[in-house]
Amino acid sequence: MSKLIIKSKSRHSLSENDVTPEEVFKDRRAILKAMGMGAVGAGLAGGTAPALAQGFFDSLFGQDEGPERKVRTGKPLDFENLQSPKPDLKLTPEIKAITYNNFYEFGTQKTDPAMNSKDFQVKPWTLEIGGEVEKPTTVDVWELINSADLEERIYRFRCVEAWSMNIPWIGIELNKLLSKVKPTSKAKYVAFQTLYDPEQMPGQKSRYLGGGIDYPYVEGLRIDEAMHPLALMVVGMYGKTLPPQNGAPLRLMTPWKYGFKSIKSIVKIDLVEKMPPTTWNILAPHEYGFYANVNPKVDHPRWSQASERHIGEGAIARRQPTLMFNGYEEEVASLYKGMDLRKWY
Ligand SMILES: Nc1nc2c(c(=O)[nH]1)N[C@H]1C(S)=C(S)[C@@H](COP(=O)(O)O)O[C@H]1N2
Ligand SMILES: [Mo]
Repeated sequence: MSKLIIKSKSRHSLSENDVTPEEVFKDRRAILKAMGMGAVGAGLAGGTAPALAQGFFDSLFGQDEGPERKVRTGKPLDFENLQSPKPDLKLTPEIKAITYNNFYEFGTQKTDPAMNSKDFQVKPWTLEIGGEVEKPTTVDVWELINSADLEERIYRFRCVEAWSMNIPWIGIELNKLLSKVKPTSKAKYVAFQTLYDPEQMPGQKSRYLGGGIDYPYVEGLRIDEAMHPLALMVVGMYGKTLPPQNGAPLRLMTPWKYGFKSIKSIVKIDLVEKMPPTTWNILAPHEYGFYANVNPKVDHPRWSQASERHIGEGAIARRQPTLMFNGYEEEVASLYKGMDLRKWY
């Protein structure tokens, strides 16, 4: 596991203004440069890539100067004790990871979350942990972020829609959080819930905007999956706190599973005896299962899962083969011994 950890830190602090709106990209040229699209004629016919990028950002930020031209990023988290070697994953540029999102509470288009979550309030934020536990707790999430020993890990990230990124997440292992509340012997699964706040989340107010999901968004893991050291409670990315569009202030990351398992903006964690309902499984049970482990050999009913569009530095996403368990087979395969690999959907 250690090869996956690139940095860890001891202490850091955050100011009052964590995750306040920040005008990060004031100028179109800077945006294009950040996207790796600044240079015209990078082997592509007639500047196609910059033109495409320009259209993309026009739709995201609007063409005028002013408050429209903003995308929220987090505030720096300090890292000390840089120690372990970096894995050889090339990072997806931050601008892509914070502007190409799935967060249906803020709309179903990839650019909707960054646009519609600009005023999302993430302070204060409390997380309730209860159910089959000896010590139910209410966690002040910002206190947790300020006091926990945070680690940075570069993980592959694979959406069930067959695109992928490489992201440097910051967080703490979920098992550390769970062991504090002392799960009882009845705790066989872990259920997660996203904030329900239609006033702040337009997709929860309108079935049309929210893609027909019955909110709040819910997810779940088997207890041994939740206790696995790769399962991370994420509080930051790219060295900063999470921007709203990526699930501020707290989201899950299970890198061997499809992206929809990585539930965002979590307010509640329940340890339960029975397999809990999960949002995409409720919506389309024949397409999305509870386990949702990345598996290139089991196609989605409507498309192949054998390969993915990798969203990296280039202007055009490249196809690459999808790996079993998204490349974490060595680490997690033992969790699924004796299970039928064909029946994971
Ligand atoms: N609450 C909530 N969590 C969610 C989603 C969502 O719509 N609502 N989308 C999921 C899906 S399908 C993916 S691929 C990832 C996307 O995370 P990212 O935007 O940080 O890349 O978030 C997951 N978590
Ligand atoms: Mo996804």
